[in-house]
Parts: sequence; structure tokens; C-alpha cells
Amino acid sequence: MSHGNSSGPRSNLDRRTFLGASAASLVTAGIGLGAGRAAAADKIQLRLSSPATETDQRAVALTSVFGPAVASFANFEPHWNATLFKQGTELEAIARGNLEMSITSPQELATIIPAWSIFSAGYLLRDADHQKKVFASSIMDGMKKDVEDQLGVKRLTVMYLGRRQLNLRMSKADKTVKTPADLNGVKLRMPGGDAWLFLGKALGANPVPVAFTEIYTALQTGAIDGQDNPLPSDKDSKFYEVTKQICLTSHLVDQNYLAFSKKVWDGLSPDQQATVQKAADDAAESGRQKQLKLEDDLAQFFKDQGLDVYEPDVEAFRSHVQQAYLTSDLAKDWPKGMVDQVNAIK
Ligand code: KDO
Repeated sequence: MSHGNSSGPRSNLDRRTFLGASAASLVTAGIGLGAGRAAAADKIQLRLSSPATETDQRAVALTSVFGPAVASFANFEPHWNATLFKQGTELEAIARGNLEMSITSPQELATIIPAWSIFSAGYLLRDADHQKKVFASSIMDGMKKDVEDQLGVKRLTVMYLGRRQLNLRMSKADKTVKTPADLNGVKLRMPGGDAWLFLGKALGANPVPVAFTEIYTALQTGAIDGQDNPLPSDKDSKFYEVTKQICLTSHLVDQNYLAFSKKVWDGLSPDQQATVQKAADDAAESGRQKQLKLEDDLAQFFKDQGLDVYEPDVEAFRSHVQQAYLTSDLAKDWPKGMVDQVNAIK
């Protein structure tokens, strides 16, 4: 498998020039050009890079809902499994004009704009509906604008990844997890970056940064004792083949955002912008509903594979994790009063 890097494809300058020219000509021609009449060569290139697998429901929704909805004026070209850019380098690639779209996380945004770590906090968002309402609420306006102004990235919509659960190699007989104290010394894989590693620590574990695409091998070889991801990701990436238990902590209602180059956005006509926005929201909703259904159904699948699936003392995890965040250095960068505002959204 070939991994990209932050310098991106070699032809990036040409691509940039092409993109600018292509977007400008569409604007000049206006939408009067007509969907069917736009020559394929004039279409706007929308390359997306993500570590998600192609069977991830966000990938399925973007391919089956987003791509077709914008097809009259744009070629949607997704690259899954981090084959174009490495996990965590996509935002920079968009900012440099080497990529048009990604599925980004608040944890990645927090590496550049620290206030975003608020949405990396365990047990803050309550569920998928709360997540969607918070994203749509005016309390997000300032933070959204910061991302546009500082990174040249527009976040089109919020994509529900699911409730993150602990998934360990050890059998339940060898290690039963009831409270954070039971994770003492457990090498828990987390994605890279301070915000993610803090979550692993707040859970009581010993966090180890590993890229998503390397988790399976790290579990197989014992380089890590476990990882945390929502149930649909555990199934998609076959982590159940190399683990023996899932402990349903639901410690993070995880969200990603569909990120879009502001430069490309600004080159679209108002009608094209409206089409892209609707396509993004429709894809996110489709993915969200399928992901929720999978989360409901999958416990049985894992039990059938021989894994123990059980709930710990969730309240013990909640109070431990919330306490860790509220007294953390991360919280010093959160907008004043924002935790209360998030909690107040029903
Ligand atoms: C992961 O690396 O564990 C994670 O779940 C983090 C998310 O923010 C997201 O990037 C996701 O991976 C990828 O999209 C792969 O599913």
C-alpha cells in the first residue's frame, strides 16, 4: 500500500492552477452552462483522502449520495485507507491546495486551533442528535470561522462516527474492566496527537499513538493491548479477529466533519454551493442513520465471533474522565462558558 505525504502529488502546482481556472470558468459561465453540457474536462476535481475503509458508512454515503449529487459539475474522487494522504496530514494538504476534501476530526483541528479540543472531551456530547444540534447551533459560529480564516477549510457538515468503546486483546477472564483503575498499565492505542492521548490517559490507560491503518497488525503482534473505536469500525476493520472483548464504555460520541477547500468553495456559483451543501448534509444523514442502526445490531455479531461484550461501571468512567478534562490544561483553551452552552442544548 502506498501512503501519500503532506507534500502531496507531484503535479500539485499544475493541479492548483487547473482548479482555479476550472472553478473560475464555471463561475463565468454560470450555472446556465447546464449540467449535461459541461464537458468532463471542465468539471471541478474533488479529491477526498481519508483513512476510512470503503465499507465505512461515511464512505458508503459519500460515494452513493454525495458524489452523484454533485456529478453535473464535479468529479468526486475519494481515496480511502489513507492511500493519498496519511491520517492527520489532510488538513495541511487542503490548506496548501493539494487536496480538496477530507473527513477531519476535532482532535486534528485542535493540533492547530487549541479551542477545538473541547470536542475531544470524553462524555461531553450525549448522542448523535446532540452532536448534530451542537454543530448547527450558533455557539459554533466563531469556531467555524476560525477554521475558515486560519486554515482555508470549510466544514460542510458533521459526520457521526459513533460511540467509542474499548476493545482489548485479553479475555474477560484475564482482564475484566469495571472502572478506570482496571486500565492501569493497559497499552491502549489512540490516534496521534495530544488531544487523543489525553483521552486515553483520562480513561486510566497507558495511551500509545498508532495510525488507524496500523491497528490490526499492532493488535495481532501484541504491540498494543487494545484500541478504542465505535462498533461499526471494529467490524469493518476486522479488529474482532485479533481481540477477545469489547467493554461498552461509550466514552466519546465521536464526530468528524466533512472538510472542503474554502478556495474551491469560493469558486463555485451560489447554485453549485447550495448543491454541494445539500449533498453533504444528505450524505451525513444517510451515514448517521446507518451507523446508528449498526451500533444497535453489532453486539450480537461480536458475541457470535466469540468476544465478550459487556458494560463496565459507566458512571465511574464518566466522573473520572470529566474530572480529568475539567481540570486539564486543554480546558484552559476552551471558549469561556462553552461547556455549559453545549450541555444546555437539548
Ligand atoms: C481512529 O483513528 O481511531 C479514528 O476512529 C479517528 C477518527 O477521528 C477518524 O479519523 C477515523 O479513525 C478514520 O476515519 C478511520 O475510520
